[in-house]
Amino acid sequence: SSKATPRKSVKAQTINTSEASYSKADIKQAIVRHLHSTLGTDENKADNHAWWKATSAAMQELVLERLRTTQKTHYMNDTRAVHYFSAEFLMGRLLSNNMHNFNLFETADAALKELGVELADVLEEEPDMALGNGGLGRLAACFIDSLATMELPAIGYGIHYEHGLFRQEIKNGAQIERPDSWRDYGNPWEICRPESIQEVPLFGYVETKYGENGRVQKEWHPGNIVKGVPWDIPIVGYGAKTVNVLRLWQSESSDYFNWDVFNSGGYVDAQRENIQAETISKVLYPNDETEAGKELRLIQQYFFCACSLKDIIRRYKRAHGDDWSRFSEQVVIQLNDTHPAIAIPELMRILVDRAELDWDTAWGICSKTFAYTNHTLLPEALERWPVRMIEKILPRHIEIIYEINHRFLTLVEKKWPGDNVMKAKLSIIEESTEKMVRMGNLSVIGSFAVNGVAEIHSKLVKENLFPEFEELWPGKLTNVTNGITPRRWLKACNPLLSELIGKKIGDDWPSDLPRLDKLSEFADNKTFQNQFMKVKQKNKEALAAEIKHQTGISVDTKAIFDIQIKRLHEYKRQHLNLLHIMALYRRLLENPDYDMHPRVFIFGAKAAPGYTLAKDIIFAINKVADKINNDPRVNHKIKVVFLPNYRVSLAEKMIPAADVSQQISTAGKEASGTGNMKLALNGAVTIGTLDGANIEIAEEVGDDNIFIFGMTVDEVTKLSTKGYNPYDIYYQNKELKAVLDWLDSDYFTPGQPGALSSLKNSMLSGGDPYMCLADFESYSEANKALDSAYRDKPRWAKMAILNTAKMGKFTSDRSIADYVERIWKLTPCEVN
Ligand code: GL9
Repeated sequence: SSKATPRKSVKAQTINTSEASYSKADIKQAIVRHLHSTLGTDENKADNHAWWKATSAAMQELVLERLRTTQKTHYMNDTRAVHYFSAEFLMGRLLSNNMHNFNLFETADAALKELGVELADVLEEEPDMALGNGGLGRLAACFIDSLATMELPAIGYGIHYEHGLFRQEIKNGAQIERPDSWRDYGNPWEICRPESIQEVPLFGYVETKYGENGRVQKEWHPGNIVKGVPWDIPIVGYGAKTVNVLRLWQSESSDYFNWDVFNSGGYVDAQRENIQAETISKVLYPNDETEAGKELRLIQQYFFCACSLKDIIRRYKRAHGDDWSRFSEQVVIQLNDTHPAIAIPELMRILVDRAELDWDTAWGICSKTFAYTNHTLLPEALERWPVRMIEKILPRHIEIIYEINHRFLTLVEKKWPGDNVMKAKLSIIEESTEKMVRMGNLSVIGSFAVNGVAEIHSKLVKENLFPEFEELWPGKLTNVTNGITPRRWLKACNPLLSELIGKKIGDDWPSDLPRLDKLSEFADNKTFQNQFMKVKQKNKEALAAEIKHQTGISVDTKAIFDIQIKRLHEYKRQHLNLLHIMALYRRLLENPDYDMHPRVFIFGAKAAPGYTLAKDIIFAINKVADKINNDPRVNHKIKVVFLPNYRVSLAEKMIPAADVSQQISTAGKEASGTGNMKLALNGAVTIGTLDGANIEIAEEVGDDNIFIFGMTVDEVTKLSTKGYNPYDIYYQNKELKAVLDWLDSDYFTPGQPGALSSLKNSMLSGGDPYMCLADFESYSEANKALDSAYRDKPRWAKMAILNTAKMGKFTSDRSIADYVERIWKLTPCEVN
């Protein structure tokens, strides 16, 4: 029973697979031409890196041609467009994706072969564009892929970080962070657009003037002005009809401003300002779901919002002059979390101070322009900025925020007369010792729509996070379940499975994923089961080779490949997985005949550099891995692998090889998850909690094809209300107690007793905030059920097939169709 939202206004495009616009000879010629005249080398001297650049440049020629056509078409049609504001875009590599979307992958492969070059090796040369932390940033990347595929006018706006997410090395089991330099040797995809440079004011003070007719006029005298230089990355839709852009802003010092400082005798100060300006887009904050509260972070947010708004307004004025009445008809801005929420007071500033509209008119425009997506309920992730910090950096914006708040609280007073508790709760300003601006409240108040990212999450947003807003503005809060692009996450990353699927049901599935359901009828077919599992086996062999190469560890490809890949966070409970691995280890030591199918537990995860316990968990995984992998009593049954530097391109190698997908967050904590969708799409069976999109995955695949365990959201709430004491479970479950005590010994860290104690402490004296112990037994049982299901070969094959078949709902094309229908109200624009 597919519960996928039916596609209405938006029709996914089908690719013309008949004849590529570009022949093998054309591609060969273009690559060689770039080798010669762009790179100044030749076929004999070129290394793989040069081949990568030349091949990319050859593709970029086609990309730019479609980009020009698209932009002209959008301009001529004066289209309404969505502007996706996001501090993160986790793009990964682009060459393979662009080739697939142009339907030129096989042709380019053949062309390079004739030149004596392996495309696979060339693709490996591309550094990941890792301008994001995890799910939130990767979602933005999947969304702009779908927007282009569905021929929707859209632009992504973000920051051109010089350094993306850090590169992770593992030294003696511990995470070391190294800088990422994705553009060190040039990036063939980005185009600098100096003609669209913007200037951004910062700091300074506000002057109040009184004009004729008594109008109060505010003038912001900035203390500093920085330049925003736009870099455009073309985003090729599947079928290459529409090419949209991702516009990323790089900060530079504003010469002309600093020249003034220089002239007034401030030579040294002028130098200092230069350094500050360039710092803004230097580095991505590596925090996943924690607000850092750092001044530079707020400046980054304001910087890219201010540049982007100026860019939007310049484009709007070109078509509509000073007539603001149609602005919100042409422009919708989607705020990817609260990171770009400062755009709301910035637009008000432009409309009131610059365009001199009256407040109500300005607010009417503003509150019809913005929509906001909430991505997490974790309190530590809800952004709050000290009032005095905003006051210092953005002195005019704090005034505007107060004005928005004042008018909003008047509305609250009307709805709940005399209720000051309600006002304190809903106010944008938190009246704590240090006054704070709540960016979540600002975003809800300034937006016409607010959405969560999975059914359960959106329900919790309504019931727990913003219940009063739901009462005040019924219908404003809604749901759009996340999705993933099947182009990258099946077609490109899993060619063997894609080919098998194509043979069975045709080649339309990448732009119409619900078609995969046609595979269901073959789920019991022996031949198809064998073919499907043979593909899985091949993919496992490839990953085994990669594991060997990266870590030196040999793994048995007949073992269950059990994968947990995601940022390292307590709520995601990698440590619950580890406790279970240790329990299996103990069972095998106590009973060498303990009946289990061989299993390889594979992890990939980065910890925020300042998150000590997360780093301790990585260390513990590696220490337990060392011990188990080198213990001949058990290492034919269990292996543990931690693959360093988890990132998009590594995910693309791991996901096709997974038998099991670990999605084991404490219920209510994972807003959606998207890795869960990618793994299931590639035929992995989920072991997971009823959390985030796991619930919707379970609805799609059916209870027989997923291993659900643990407490529900309601049970978690009940237990914490009643009072949760992890010691109760510790003293009652002998195996769990032994495993936790093991962490206190020096068994895994010879000569260093206590090196893993922080882990045990967090789950006992620390109160086990994510209730690992409460869910342990249920998890252990689910793992037993999974183990026996795997040994039933036809049963497992059927489960794996049905997981792939039932993922139609989770294409990001469906998410985008939902946004279009419920929020953006866009119409596709055909580019011919
Ligand atoms: C996240 C949620 O934690 C995920 O459950 C969700 O799938 C994604 C996308 O909606 O958003 N929210 C969040 O702050 N992060 C998420 O992954 N973390 C970052 O990537 C910063």
